[in-house]
Amino acid sequence: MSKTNYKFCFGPWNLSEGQDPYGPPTRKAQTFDWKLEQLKKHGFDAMMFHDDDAVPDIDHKSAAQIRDEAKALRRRLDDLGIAAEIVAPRLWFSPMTIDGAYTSNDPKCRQYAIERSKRCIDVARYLGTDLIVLWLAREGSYLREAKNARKCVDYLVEAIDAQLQYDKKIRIAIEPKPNEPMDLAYIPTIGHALALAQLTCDPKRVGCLIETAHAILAGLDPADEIDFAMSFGKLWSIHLNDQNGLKFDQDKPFGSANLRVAFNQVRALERNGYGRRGEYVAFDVHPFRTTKEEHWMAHLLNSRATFLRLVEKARTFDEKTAQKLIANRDYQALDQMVLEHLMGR
Ligand code: XUL
Ligand code: MN
Repeated sequence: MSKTNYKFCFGPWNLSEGQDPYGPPTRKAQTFDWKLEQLKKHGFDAMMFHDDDAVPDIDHKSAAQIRDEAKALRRRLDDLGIAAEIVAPRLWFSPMTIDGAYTSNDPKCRQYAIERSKRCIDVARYLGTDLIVLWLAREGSYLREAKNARKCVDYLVEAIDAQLQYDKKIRIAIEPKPNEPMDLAYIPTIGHALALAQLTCDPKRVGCLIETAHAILAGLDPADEIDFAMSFGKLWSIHLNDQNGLKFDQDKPFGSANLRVAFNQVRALERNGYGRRGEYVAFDVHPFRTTKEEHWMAHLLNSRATFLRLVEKARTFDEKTAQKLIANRDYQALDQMVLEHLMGR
């Protein structure tokens, strides 16, 4: 099999300013133009967008304004030779989504979420991508008695169906996350996402996006999530990053917390041919709060460098010897062989 030439991307939110729930920003906000310039300068191939990254204040703009702004952005991207990988509706900021978006108990709020998602699809069309990402941020509950989870599954299907019917060409990639901001999310894993896809009116247009940190937060190995999703041909994007155990969503540089878990994700991507149908490798990473402005791109560049080193490690792994050890059930030796390989021998 020929080797994949991976294409890389990130989103404007990945050049964040260091604020956390306990303290203000530690770096001055940069403009969108500056972020796009950095992306180009450092050789990334595409940018991922929330709908309002592309068209700020989208809720207060007319369809014509949305069209004009999105088309103007598309021209700038084209000039730079940068693609738009995905567009995702930001369904967690508005006063209409305080109690959830698609699964709010209030029918007016559910309607808002569907309408907003249609605007997001418009933006995607103008930017030239057919891929919509749904991170179901507030679809869950803080206390279980507040919502009816059975009904919420119907609401999710209704919302996804409305989008699939609104545009017959789009594909939807669900990005599961088990918690944060909610205590418990309705769609916590890739298994849930792909099962939900089967209930929709066009299952083949509903797939998923795996984020390393989210899988770890669900207590799962992201490499197994990759193999599972790719068995269904449904891994349409990936957010590589890292996470130190069951804590807040850390979005650390790829490989930062556990190089071996990162290695196994790369092996899974390689063995399934991820990237051969045009899929991008995205890094959903944030700079540490301590990062100085002059080091603002380091977490992205380091993630890409680590990824490429691990591709080499995956390609030079001594598969023959590994298979012999497996046949002999000598997993002790296999374990050490992996460690030696990662350490450089
Ligand atoms: C949240 C997260 C989001 C999505 C895009 O944890 O990962 O940035 O990737 O909406
Ligand atoms: Mn993500």
